[in-house]
Amino acid sequence: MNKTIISCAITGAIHTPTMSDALPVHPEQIAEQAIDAARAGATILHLHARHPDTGAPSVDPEHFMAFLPRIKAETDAIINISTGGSIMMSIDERLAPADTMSPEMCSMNMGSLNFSIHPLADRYDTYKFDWEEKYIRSTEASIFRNTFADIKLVAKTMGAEKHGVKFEHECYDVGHLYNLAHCMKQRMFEQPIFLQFVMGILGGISADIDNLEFMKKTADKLFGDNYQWSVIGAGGAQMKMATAAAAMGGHVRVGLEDSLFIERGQLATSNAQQVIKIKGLLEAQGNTVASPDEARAMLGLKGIDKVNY
Ligand code: KMH
Ligand code: ZN
Repeated sequence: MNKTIISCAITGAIHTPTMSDALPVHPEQIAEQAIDAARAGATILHLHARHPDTGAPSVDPEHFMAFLPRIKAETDAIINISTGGSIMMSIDERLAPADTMSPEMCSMNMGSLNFSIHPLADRYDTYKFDWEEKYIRSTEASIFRNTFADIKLVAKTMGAEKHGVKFEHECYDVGHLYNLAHCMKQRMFEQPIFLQFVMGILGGISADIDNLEFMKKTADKLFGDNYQWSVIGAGGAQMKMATAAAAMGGHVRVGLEDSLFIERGQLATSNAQQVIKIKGLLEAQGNTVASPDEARAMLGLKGIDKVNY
């Protein structure tokens, strides 16, 4: 049985500073939480940046460079840079950090969808920063755009010809697996591909075990056995979906990007706390966590010596 890769998504662009004091926003906080998550057992660190003064999502390469060299110096974790940025940004803006830093991995969103957090706005009476409420409410009318042309651009910019980056193919619904199968026919990506089933986002497939089995069966039908897969259960579904995925032979993603909680109604104190919890759950059910070098071999990564940070 394959070892289990734990990805940890440290800060993302979904949650805002008001929602949790634990959400890292300053470069030092992002670096510290990423390093602690890696020491706790995270194999891959999925990273976004934030504006240091406001905590707003940022794709400024300088904001990434304020934490990436430190993470590289203090861990051997695989760095996966987001090309999702935030849903308000253009694809060119979203590509800038990965194109500049040439990491071992980057995300690749496999289709357009409504991607909404607007119901969260009514939970808060006051906000730490002016931008937050407007940002959260505006998602009611937003589309996370990832057309076939956008996918082709990310593939061309980050793929074999230029950076040789391996993609985390974020699939928010069954149709996104078919989008990927279409792209595979065009020879856009090299095997083994790494699928991330994103479950529980408002606008995508919901996070339950029937849907997980359906995603997995569909992936088997489309990609045979030459792929690796992982699951994000957004929000309260995080640990349940991760343990189910690992029991089925998949990998897992945790982190404050996708869930602020450690258990129902209780905010997590850090990313590392979630990593420690999932590692314990996985080991209790007989899974062994993959080291970064084991994951590099499983996913066919170019290596830490070929990044640009
Ligand atoms: N937060 C995930 C649901 C990306 O960075 O490209 C989606 C994500 C997208 O991680
Ligand atoms: Zn992300």
